Amino acid sequence: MKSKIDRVIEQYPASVFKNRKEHVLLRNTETPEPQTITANTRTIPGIITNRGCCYAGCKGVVLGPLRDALIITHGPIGCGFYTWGTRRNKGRTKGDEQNYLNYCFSTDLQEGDIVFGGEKKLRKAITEAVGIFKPQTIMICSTCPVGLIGDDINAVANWATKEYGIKTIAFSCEGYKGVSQSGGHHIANNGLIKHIIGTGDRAVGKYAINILGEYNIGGDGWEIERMLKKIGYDIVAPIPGDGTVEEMKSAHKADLNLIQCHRSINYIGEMLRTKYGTDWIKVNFIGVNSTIKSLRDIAKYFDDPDLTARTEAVIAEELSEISEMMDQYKKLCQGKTAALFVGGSRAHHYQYLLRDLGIETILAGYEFAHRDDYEGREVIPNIKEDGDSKNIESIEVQQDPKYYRVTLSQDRYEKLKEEISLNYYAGMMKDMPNGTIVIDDLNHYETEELLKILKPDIFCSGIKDKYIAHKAGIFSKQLHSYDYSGPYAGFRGAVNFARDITMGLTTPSWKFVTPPWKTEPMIEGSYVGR
Ligand code: CFM
Ligand code: HCA
Repeated sequence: MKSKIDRVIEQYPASVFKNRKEHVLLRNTETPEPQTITANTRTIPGIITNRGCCYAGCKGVVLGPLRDALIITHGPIGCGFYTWGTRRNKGRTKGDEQNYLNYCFSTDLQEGDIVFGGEKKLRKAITEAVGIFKPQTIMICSTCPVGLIGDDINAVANWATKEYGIKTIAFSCEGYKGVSQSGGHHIANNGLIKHIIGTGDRAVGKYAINILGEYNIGGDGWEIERMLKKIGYDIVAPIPGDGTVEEMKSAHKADLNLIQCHRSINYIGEMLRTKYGTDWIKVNFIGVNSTIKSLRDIAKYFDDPDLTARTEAVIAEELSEISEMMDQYKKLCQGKTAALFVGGSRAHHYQYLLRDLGIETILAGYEFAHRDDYEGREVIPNIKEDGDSKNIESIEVQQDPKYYRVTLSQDRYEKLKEEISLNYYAGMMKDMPNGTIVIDDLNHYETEELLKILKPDIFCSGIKDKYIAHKAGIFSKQLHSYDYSGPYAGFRGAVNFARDITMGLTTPSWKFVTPPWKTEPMIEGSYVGR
């Protein structure tokens, strides 16, 4: 019998079939050889992908959540507008801090600027922004036309730094660079480590950590911080969700980096390790059991009986608050199935939370993840060898003897490597059972077909494909923006998610998706007029 995957992709012309075949697999946990998948390659032109662009990954994703950076989009107004607000990265000003999250700054490039050059307009925009807002940091982000016409945003940034004495950083993240958002993450990571991290000197407390790759969508980061602070961690810098440039300057002083989203921030994690000797661990605060595991893993790193006891006390307290509610929701969700298609980490993270509710994930895929996000990798290669740093500015990372510290003995390092996967992410596939489908860069045609064949009870994805599912009568939950809800992280977040999912699954609406004329005989006639 033909596999479900073959039935979908064999409809393609031969060359497209050959290409897509490499991006899809059926999980086989019995094979001696680890399964591999092709990822982080160019989408076939003409196919309706859900991917975004390099600028979206740099400006929208990684830099956008920083509250005190005044980010100017050098480009057409649509680019700035698209990356402003829809992602629901929340921020709250503390004291007299600067906060630009409510503003969308753009040079609004017009045809005349494309013909005659846009640098003059960019200088004018900076002058205006400085006059009105007096920011401490300005970031300039390029869009496609800027690269095509050759505006030198680095020269403008240098001019602004001299002219106004304000740190101005240029990010050459033209949309067309690379194959997806992913290249933009890398460019943003490089810029932050090159220009910001390492320039501060805040005194840090005991158990000093950074939270990397948490974007505070729907308030997730706040929920994570609440738990960590309750246990007693000193959060040096949340990077970048509800974070600031000011805090990030001292990020190199933390003892440990927690990596929530590996895909978008592993570069900073690795560069901090190379340059300052800071270890990182992959955490996942989505799901009750995964939150418990993550909290225990962090405590294991510090190996302090007091901290371990506090961790267990907080876990017990939080569980007592939510267990009854989770059990109620689980009764309604148990036995359902889900298909997940999100950017580069949530398709993995949410499998844990769904499992807490008795929901099995039968298909999971990423828009723009790399092979390591699917397969894991044994040794993390030097950052400069990473696939998508080609053609992208890369910085020299050198060990700084002043900061390099080995906090762990070799024995302990080996033990932690085993127990908490220190400096290592094992990837999504190892958590997926036999017979489930893994798919990279899922497109609209495949979504429609696979939903028909697999008939999952929930399809978790983004705004671009939400309504394909709804039209097919399948409940769809956005895992990017959370459909105006959240937080979904941590213990309390799990209850919010369970409530939203249960409502979606139990609503009678899905019964009404098929219009009556498809199932009931109707009288047909024609109107001939007067
Ligand atoms: Fe990381 Fe993200 Fe994601 Fe991502 Fe994104 Fe996002 Fe996402 Mo949308 S950083 S990879 S580039 S967890 S914006 S907060 S939801 S696709 S799965
Ligand atoms: C982006 C941002 C996005 C889009 C979400 C969606 C987000 O890729 O530029 O397609 O629903 O999370 O806001 O991923």
